[in-house]
Amino acid sequence: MIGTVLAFFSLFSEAMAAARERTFIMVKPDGVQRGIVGKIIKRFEEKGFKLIALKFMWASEDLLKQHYAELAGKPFFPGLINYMNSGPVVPMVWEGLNVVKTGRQMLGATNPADSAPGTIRGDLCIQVGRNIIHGSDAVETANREIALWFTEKELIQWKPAIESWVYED
Ligand code: DAT
Ligand code: MG
Repeated sequence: MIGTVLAFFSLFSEAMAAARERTFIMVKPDGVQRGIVGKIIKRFEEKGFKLIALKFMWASEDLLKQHYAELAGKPFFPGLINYMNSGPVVPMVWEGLNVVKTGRQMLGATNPADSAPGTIRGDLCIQVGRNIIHGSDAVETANREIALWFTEKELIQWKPAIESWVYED
C-alpha cells in the first residue's frame, strides 16, 4: 500500500517536473560592460525561476556563429557576431513553469524601441544592436542552445527551499 502511494507521488512529481521547462538566457557584452548583470539575474530570481547553470566567459566566434546559425544570411549577421564577440558574456540556464515563454515576455521585443516598459529591454536599452540580453524563443531552441553552451555536468540539480512557496503543487 505504502509502495503504491509512493509510486503515485513519484509519478506525480515527475509529471510536475516535466511541466517545468528550461530556457537559455545570456547577458550580452553590453549588459556586462554596463554593470547590469546582477539586475538581470535579480529579475529571474525574484520571479521565482530556478537557476540551473551560469558562467562568465568570452565566447569564441565559432560558438557565436553556431548560436546564431539561423541568422547567418541576414545583413546584420557579421555585426551581430562582432558585437557578441566584443567582450565577455554571462550565459545561464533558468528553469520553471513556462519559463521559455515567460522569459521572452520578461525580455521584451527584440528591438528595444518596441519593448514594453517594465520589460528588461524596455527598461534598460535603446537600440536593437545593443539589446543587452538573449533568451530562447521556443522549447526546442532552448534545448539546442543549452546543449551548445553547457555540458550536462554543468546543469545543477537542486531543490530551492522556497519551492513550495512558489508552486502550489
Ligand atoms: P531575439 O534576440 O529577440 O531572439 P532574433 O533572434 O531575431 O531576436 O535576433 C538575434 C539578435 O540579432 C537580436 O537580439 C539582435 C540582432 N538583430 C535582430 N534583428 C536585427 C536587425 N534588424 N538589425 C540589427 N540587429 C538585429
Ligand atoms: Mg532569437
